[in-house]
Amino acid sequence: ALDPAARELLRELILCDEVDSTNGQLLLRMEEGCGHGVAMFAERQTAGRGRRGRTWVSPFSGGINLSIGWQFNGGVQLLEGLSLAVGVALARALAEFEVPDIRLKWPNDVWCRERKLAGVLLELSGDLTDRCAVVVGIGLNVGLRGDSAAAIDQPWIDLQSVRAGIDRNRLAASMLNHLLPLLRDYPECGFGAYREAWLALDQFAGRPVRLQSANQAWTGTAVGVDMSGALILEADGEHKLFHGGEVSLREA
Ligand code: BT5
Repeated sequence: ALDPAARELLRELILCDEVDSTNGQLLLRMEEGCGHGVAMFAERQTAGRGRRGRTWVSPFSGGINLSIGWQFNGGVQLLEGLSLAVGVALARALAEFEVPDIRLKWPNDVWCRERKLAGVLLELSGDLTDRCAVVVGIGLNVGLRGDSAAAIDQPWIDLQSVRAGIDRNRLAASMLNHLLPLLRDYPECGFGAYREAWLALDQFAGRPVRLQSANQAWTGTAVGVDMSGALILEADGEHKLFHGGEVSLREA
């Protein structure tokens, strides 16, 4: 059941059986100027995408594949830290269903028991200086089939194996209840309003990590995120900041 606030913010709800990518579909709508406040769920995706050309494996039913289109009045700097705040919103939705052991992995994953449960992909359109349109994409494993699982090249987990019997529709509604107000309020409150909550769920706090860009790598200890959502890496007594678009993180 959608909260009254979410109901008011949701302009259109699209439920699909199969699409290439819900993010791709909504980006097209954003470009046509009719994607604001639209949420799209797909049972299956034939070309689900992750960041930087990676794949989100979702060709069979058994997950929640959701994209939300949102138009912001203001430049892209408003969106700093948004993918981390989305992680906090997802953790809050999962907490309503008493899912244990939820953690966030910088910059855009939801983990559970040292494995990836969900991923967040933000894609932008528009001129990005005065107005920016964003598509927030979320893929969450509810109950994966073996043939999906075999295609995933890192440790993964699904909800079914940590808390059986969660009603997927109710969880999907709860995700919208948390995400739509977040999108409405974000230009005002920014990441500052979510930072403490993010840090409390930080999967890698105090742990040795390796950060990898296209042509360089850094190792050190992850010591949280700053007010903009940048990761703070401590190495040789110094702090170095990393922004989400540039690098990926793994345990060292
Ligand atoms: C992400 O990228 O984690 C963002 C995933 C966003 C997916 C949603 S589904 C709805 C919307 N429409 C789309 O087309 N996309 C969004 P990234 O951080 O780049 O992680 C991708 C990596 O996660 C892959 O390279 C795999 O290692 C792993 N992976 C792929 N599918 C997975 C799954 N189902 N469960 C766990 N890990 C997975």
